[in-house]
Amino acid sequence: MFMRIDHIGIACRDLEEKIELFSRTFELTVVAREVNEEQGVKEAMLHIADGEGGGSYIQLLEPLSDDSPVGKFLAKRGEGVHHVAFGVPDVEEAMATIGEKGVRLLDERPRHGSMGSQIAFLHPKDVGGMLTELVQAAKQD
Ligand code: CMX
Ligand code: CO
Repeated sequence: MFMRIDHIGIACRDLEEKIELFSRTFELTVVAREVNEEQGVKEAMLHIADGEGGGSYIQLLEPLSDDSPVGKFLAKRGEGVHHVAFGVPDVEEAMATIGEKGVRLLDERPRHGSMGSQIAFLHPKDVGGMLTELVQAAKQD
């Protein structure tokens, strides 16, 4: 069902500072920057590699407010790994297959993710404490 790891999401207090840190340390390049009001984040995608079905990235996330998911995470746990995102060919199909196994879906239907993707989250308590995102990458021409 999973094709690949699409990205690792990292919660940051200062996006610009962490872009500088990750770019310098791992020699990665920012390929997209977005404000996603629906998810309550300002974010940057740093490209790692390309593969079958799409690329893989580090996603740096700064909350837009303290009561957003990433804002609450920072207050509780501090900066660090926030979620792991798996690339799937069809996000609705993956949601249905995983939902049937009793894992709680945090989204009833896919939402807009980075770079034109469609995404949905799974409850961390049902996935061994790991907040999990399913990503269907935008179609490439
Ligand atoms: N990873 C692991 N566990 C997490 C977590 C995370 N990122 N966020 C919350 N939890 C745990 C908490 O530690 C808490 O556990 P305890 O009850 O043992 O303390 C439990 O889940 C509930 O957490 P909470 O702080 O009370 O927060 P909420 O229940 O209000 O929300 C969650 C938690 C996961 C449902 C919410 O953060 C959510 O809907 N996340 C999905 C959307 C999202 O994170 N968007 C931002 C990223 C956008 C992107 O990738 O593009
Ligand atoms: Co993500």
